[in-house]
Amino acid sequence: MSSPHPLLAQITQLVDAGLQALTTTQSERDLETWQSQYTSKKSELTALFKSLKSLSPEEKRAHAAAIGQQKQRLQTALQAHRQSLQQAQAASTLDADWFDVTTPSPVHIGSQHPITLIQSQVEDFFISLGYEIADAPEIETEWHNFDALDIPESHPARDMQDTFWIKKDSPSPHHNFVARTQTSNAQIRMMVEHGAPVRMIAPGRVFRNEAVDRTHDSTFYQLEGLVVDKDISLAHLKATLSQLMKELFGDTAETRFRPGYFPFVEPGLEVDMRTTSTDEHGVTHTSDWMEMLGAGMVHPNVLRHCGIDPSVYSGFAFGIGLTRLAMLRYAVPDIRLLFSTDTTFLQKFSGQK
Ligand code: FA5
Repeated sequence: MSSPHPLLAQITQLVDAGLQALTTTQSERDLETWQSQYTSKKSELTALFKSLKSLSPEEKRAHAAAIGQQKQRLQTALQAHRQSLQQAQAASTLDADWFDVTTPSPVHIGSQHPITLIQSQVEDFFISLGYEIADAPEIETEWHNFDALDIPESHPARDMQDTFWIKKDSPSPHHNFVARTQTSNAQIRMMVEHGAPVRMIAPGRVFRNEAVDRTHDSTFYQLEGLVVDKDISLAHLKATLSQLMKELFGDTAETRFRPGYFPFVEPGLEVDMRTTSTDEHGVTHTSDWMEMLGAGMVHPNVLRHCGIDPSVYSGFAFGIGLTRLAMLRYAVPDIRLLFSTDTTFLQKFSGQK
């Protein structure tokens, strides 16, 4: 057996040092540094391996196995060390990411908004009576919001609902636009598009350029109702509204009907409501009367505007202040709370139906 060539002895010594250094590497970055020192093209070890070229063919043959062995020692050790580093890394990530899925969540999961709650109750009531739910645009023509409802330009009733105008410079009410002041535009669209008979409700947002206080907002929700058929009378209207309120409030609310003026109904009426509740000390509290809705028998002119013959058909319509209904139903003292970002207020409705 030939004695180790001095070059090979040098290589073996360097590989030993490399393997020793490998045991101290702790991360992929340490490994990169290590590789640049021991296995990169510029490393001393690579230079030594290259210098083996100067050996004679006999010497090369004689030391081939030993040279291969030294290279293999490095490769095998690097592979094994890298694998154990990766395993340690994976184990520590798992440790850090572990959490107990059975821990109760401290996060509040949200609740339905009181207006959504009241809207779905009112919708359920009318669906059970065979009404359909309709929709109408929030940006509406002047004609659908005013003229078709028998509120011509010069009519003082336009001042009853301070209007946000979107476009007001055309001589034609079909080409001027408003942010709708009432959901009554839905009545008009329904009658124009589908004729009679009709039985519908249309909930939605309306806008008025008016001062905000405890019971008035500049954006609020209404819910329109319309029934047109043969022989519809005021008795149908009163019975429908009374039944709705009974359904929503049971015996805890009183309803007061009084005459009201709207150009698009005749006769017209307004409905006020108040609630009574008993607190934990047995003391009874009665709320103030709050105006809740406008209603009446659809004016023959409105039927005509929409292509329906008033000598054959009659109808009733109502516009409920849905935002106010939510206030009364959930004892909300100020309308502004309903659109505030006060999550403590909203959390009270968690789990409510
Ligand atoms: C109307 O808007 C009519 N379109 C209602 C109607 C429909 C009458 C069909 C006849 C037939 P009024 O402006 O009164 O009417 O509004 C109706 C309801 O909306 C009011 O009774 C009230 O409950 C609510 N409301 C009115 N103004 C505000 C406001 N600024 N903030 C919150 N709720 C309001």
